[in-house]
Amino acid sequence: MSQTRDHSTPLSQGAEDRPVLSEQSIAGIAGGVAVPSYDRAQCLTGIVHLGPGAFHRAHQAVFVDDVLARGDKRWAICGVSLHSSEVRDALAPQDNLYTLAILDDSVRFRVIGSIRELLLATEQSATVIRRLASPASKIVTLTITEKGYCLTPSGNLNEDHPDIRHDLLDPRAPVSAIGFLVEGLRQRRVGGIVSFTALSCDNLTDNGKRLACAVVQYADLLDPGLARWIENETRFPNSMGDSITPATDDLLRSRVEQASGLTDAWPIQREAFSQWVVEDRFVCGRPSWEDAGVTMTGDVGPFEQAKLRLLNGPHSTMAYLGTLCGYQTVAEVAGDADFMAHLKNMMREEIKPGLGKMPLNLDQYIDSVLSRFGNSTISHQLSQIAWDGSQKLPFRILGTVQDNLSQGQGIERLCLTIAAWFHFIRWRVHDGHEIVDPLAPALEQIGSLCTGNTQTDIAHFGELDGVFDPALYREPHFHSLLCRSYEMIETLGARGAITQMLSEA
Ligand code: CS2
Repeated sequence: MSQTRDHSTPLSQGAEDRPVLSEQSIAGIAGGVAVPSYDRAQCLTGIVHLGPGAFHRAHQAVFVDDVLARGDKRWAICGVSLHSSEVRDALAPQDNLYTLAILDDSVRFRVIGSIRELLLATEQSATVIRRLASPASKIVTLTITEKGYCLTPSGNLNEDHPDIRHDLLDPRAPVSAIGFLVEGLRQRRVGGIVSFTALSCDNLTDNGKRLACAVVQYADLLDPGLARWIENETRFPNSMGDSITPATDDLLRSRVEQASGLTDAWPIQREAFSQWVVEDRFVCGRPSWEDAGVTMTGDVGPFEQAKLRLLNGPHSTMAYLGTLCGYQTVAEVAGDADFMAHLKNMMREEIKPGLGKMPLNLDQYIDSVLSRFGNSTISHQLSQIAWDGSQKLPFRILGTVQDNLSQGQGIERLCLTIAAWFHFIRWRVHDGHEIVDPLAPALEQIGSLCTGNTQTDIAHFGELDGVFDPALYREPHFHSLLCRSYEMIETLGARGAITQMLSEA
């Protein structure tokens, strides 16, 4: 079963004698911490959010908090965790309030009030479906990560996915996000209630289109009439969200306690930069997000591609190559001038050309991303970024490789990132560390077969189901550069491979 898990952990115990953050205790919060200026009790639940992990609480929930503060009370959030009770249990004693720390040159703190209710789908499935079917719920947002969409690499519903198999047999008591959406929509149709808008906020190319595909194909297997109704009545806008959100750690907890004087079981931290670009296609209303700084647009595509390829791609390079170099955080990598020169070369010479003509200044975008990586107030663990590589690399790196091959552009540095992922997996398996990835069993098997022989190791990774397009893997230029990169790391080490690439630049 796929897991939608927030990989940071809540605090199990309230610290010392400090009061716990809540509606009541907030009156005594220390002066420097901003608190909701609106009456939460007056707010209606207009948004159901699937996957209320750290990113949602640092990003969309904050834009919604701004909307509520501006006086439109229709848009409070009901958050639904699909598998883990951690968020619900941590925030219940706090009336679902939590503190956001915004880490820049200085640190700012703000209590977020937009989440009105938190549910756990495995225990409160009937309530979740009631919320999805309620006429007050006009938008369903999702951050369920790449794997939560239950799609095959070609973008179709994976009918063999265990959660989908379960839901097809028992559609009234679903476990997958797709199953919940469709059951909620079915009940709306039966009750004559207008459809909701389903807004994916995950890091996928064409996230709305992919969500629509999963939902409609699943519905089609249950009831083609329902599938046609969904196609006609529901909207699935694309969106791109961006704000670096490191997992909660002890430093954050003590920072928050010092600043607020209250105990918070699960504060959240992020950089000051926060961007949300949303395709303006909603079926029954939306908040005035533009007044809260959201870019509402007709085409999210360029923003999404620039972000996935120029921010998340280099992030994954840092995660794999940086870990092999012995670094633990993004800021440590950012302090290595050679590494950063390599990254910049990759961004400018291999990623930028594949993006073609864009309505953004890509050189400025690259510089701003590099300076965000250098934010030394943030301790962003490379291990957090390294999770789920099999799901992330296709969107972050492999699309660029495909485009560059067809346009005759360079792919040397991109291949070094892929080879670093292979070495990372091999090293983790050999050292007995956990692999956090939906394909973990297959990756563990491959890692244990790798011996350092380039040809056979590369062949093992090529057998991985659903990551590499077989035609790409066989493409001679790609294959030979991948072998070369793999061998370079094997013989020179990751740091030596970077020096070698820089000397060839
Ligand atoms: C990161 C992203 O963990 C990861 O894989 O690359 O979470 C990244 O920090 C966000 O997309 C930034 O908006």
